[in-house]
Amino acid sequence: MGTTTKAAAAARCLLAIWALVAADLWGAAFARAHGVAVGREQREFDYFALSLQWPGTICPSTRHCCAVNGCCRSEPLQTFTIHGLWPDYDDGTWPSCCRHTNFEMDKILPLKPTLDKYWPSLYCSSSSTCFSGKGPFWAHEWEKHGTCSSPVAKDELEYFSTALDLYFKYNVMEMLANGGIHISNGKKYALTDVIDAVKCAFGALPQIVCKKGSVQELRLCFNKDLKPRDCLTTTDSNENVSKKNSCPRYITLPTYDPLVLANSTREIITQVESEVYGYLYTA
Ligand code: U2P
Repeated sequence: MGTTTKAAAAARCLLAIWALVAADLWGAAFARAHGVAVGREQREFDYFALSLQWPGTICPSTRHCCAVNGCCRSEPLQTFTIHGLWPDYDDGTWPSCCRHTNFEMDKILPLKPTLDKYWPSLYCSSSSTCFSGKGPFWAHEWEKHGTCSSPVAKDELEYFSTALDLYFKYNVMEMLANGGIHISNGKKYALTDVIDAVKCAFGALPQIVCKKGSVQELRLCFNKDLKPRDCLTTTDSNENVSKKNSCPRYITLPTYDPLVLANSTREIITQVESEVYGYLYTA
């Protein structure tokens, strides 16, 4: 091999090593920032987090309405809805996209009316999925989290049924009411009172995620036998909730007006009118 070829080969080698190191560093940083267990075998999860979202905090950001968005219902959602059932690790990271099993709506057809009601997407855009590209919110949750839920939930039907069963068995709205937290728009509640109300009824510590002082998510955690257990505190968890999404000492659980009025933009009204009632104008 001539000197030039040797030098070129050495440069290529250095470049390859640099790329590997950079990819490794980036992977580790990504894992720390996003909590995803990357770059190693995804072992069996340690516990489940049932993540519930508070539409009153999320829905006012809706700019365009569409049929799949739960925020766009004429009756505003005044309860926690399901975000997902997440298999998690005790170190604050979680496995994701574990088995190449595409979401198939047909497998959960009997659950569809209940999912529509209690597990709606709160956005219009379709969600990115691990295996099928893009799809409904349920496809995202199944492919990202459901495929990692074995051996507790081994298939799609079991995954969604388990999540719904837990949601109905542990009714957070009832827990809050029984603990004296009666939800009223604009009212401030001590974070400790909300946590205590849930802890007292559920028997374990929830995790609460906020957005600008309003509850965005409330998570209940379960051992693999589906018995309640403490969630990690937001500071324990690797998740970057600590700063931006941590809750202040006093928090709100806002309600929202029907979106067409709440955003009071002609754009939304016109869009909804033309999408939903378009036929009236063409008759
Ligand atoms: O918190 C931001 C996003 O990170 C994902 N997440 C968070 C905590 C956890 O235990 N597991 C987990 O997956 C969620 O991503 P999503 O399911 O929405 O894609 C959460 O929204």
